[in-house]
Amino acid sequence: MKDILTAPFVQEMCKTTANMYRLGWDERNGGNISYLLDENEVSEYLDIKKVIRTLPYAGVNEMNFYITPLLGKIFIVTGTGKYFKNVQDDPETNLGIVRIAEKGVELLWGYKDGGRTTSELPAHLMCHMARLAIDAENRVIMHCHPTNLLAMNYVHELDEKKLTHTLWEMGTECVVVFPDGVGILPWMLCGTNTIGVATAKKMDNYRLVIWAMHGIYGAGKTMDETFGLIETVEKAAQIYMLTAHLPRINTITDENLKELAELFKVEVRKDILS
Ligand code: 2HA
Ligand code: ZN
Repeated sequence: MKDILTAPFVQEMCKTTANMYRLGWDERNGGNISYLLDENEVSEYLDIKKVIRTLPYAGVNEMNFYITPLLGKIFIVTGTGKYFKNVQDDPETNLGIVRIAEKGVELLWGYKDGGRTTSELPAHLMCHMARLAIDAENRVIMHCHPTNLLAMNYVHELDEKKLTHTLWEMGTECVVVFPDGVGILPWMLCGTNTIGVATAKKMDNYRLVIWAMHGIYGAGKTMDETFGLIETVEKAAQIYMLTAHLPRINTITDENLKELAELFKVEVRKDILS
């Protein structure tokens, strides 16, 4: 059996959470990541028949939800109440590897101090199901609190088309990176199944979903892709926040955006460009 701490998926979780913390997106226990793993790869590091504990699917409140498509799947997930700041120094306490079962998750590794999965696990799993239905390669769901995007939430209209258009104008590569735009949920109570259902519904159409005045959810095939999506949105929001109070003299036009989409062969959400 290989040393689990050297596993690429553990390393990726450590590096990504450290990066996100340093970027200021995950203060205190803010943010959570779930990453769908390959069972054969996990078996190189763990006896996957050995269950340490079974944990309920508890968000803030407990409620059952439809989980059938994910039964038996193995994820590495950040722990509830854990700080991204601390993951790299102590992955075995701050992360867990769990298998999805009918009544809860089976802990195969981690949460060494008796901890459990993020309170947003129901939302994550619902998002995984939504994205997997569209893209069988989707593996990562990532939630965080990017500073400039949050600031933008307070001063920009929270309309999906308008906000997506503004973000596209704030950087030449934005329309290429997220041609499907950004979905938005109004402010809702987090940690509940209700917000999970609503987020997953948005994920039928978007890989990025803003939780108003809270943060963002991103979905992707790899950790890099998902991180890159959020990073690009956050950069655009930063440019917006640096310029929104100043007279706008130049902009990227809809014509420019269409040229970009054509050159990079991306399917841009049609109803946003005039
Ligand atoms: O887990 O960010 O939305 C901490 C959060 C909840
Ligand atoms: Zn949050």
